[in-house]
Amino acid sequence: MKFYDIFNGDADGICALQQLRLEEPRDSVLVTGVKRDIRLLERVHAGGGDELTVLDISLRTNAGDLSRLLAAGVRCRYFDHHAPGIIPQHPNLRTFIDTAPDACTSLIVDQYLKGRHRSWAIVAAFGDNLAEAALRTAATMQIDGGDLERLQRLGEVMNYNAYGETIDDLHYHPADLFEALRVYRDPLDFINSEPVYDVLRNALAEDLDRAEVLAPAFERGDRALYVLPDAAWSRRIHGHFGNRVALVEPERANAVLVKKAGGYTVSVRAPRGRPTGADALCRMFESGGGREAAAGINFLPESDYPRFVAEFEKAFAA
Ligand SMILES: [Mn+2]
Repeated sequence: MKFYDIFNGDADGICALQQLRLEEPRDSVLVTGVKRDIRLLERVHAGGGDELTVLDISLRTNAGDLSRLLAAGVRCRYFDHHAPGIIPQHPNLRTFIDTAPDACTSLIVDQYLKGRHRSWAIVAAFGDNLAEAALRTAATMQIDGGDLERLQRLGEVMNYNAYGETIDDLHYHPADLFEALRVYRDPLDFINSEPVYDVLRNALAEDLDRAEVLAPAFERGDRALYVLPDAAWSRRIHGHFGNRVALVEPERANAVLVKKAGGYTVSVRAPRGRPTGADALCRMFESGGGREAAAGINFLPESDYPRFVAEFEKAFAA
């Protein structure tokens, strides 16, 4: 019998696993990738009696492979906050799915573990840009303002590390980042003692400097759209940059496009005051999807750019 831990490579996926493995330590096969790489179950070839823990990847996207694995006899716990589609009914499948706009997988795991490793869930909520949920959760603990800020920065830094087209764009493979992290029970110890943290923090600051000098490609009332050049730093920073723009202009929807051969990668954020519509907009395009408040399109062909701009305008018209 083997254990498989299958997790999104972002802060939410890693912190969800961190909480579970602090509570239930075990050696497992780690299956993860860049943030956008969510078809993770297709890489898993497990069989009878194997145990899968799946974290922070859409069940809808992985439904076919989940059925295959259940038919092969695996047992599976599935934690997530993306729209799942139809959840299969199977005696070996337990799902913990909450699609509320202020839910994230690490907060779902925090509930499952009754708050036993809550600081990691707070890190993740900050990483998923759910500052209100993070603060609400932090209010249940004794955390001073300076430490809270440090947890926020860690969430942002971990999330930043997952952004890229391929692993080559990343500073650390998410499985390696998890390995660096897992020896720390307290995220503040990771921040204070782990050199990996400083490397990532400095790299983020450098990439952000490059993005912040760019003007929006268009800007109108409560909507703004940015296009970043075809470069590794753009692919790393576009998520964090979009969060920054959302923080500075909370009533504004934003789209951040990164140029690539023949088209763009797109991330969309709905205004914070009306956190819906991003998923519906992105799903109008072939490779689009995500959550109500934040969604993306893996590949927007050049020829679809005008249609995207028009639909973006419509989706967030006041
Ligand atoms: Mn998440």
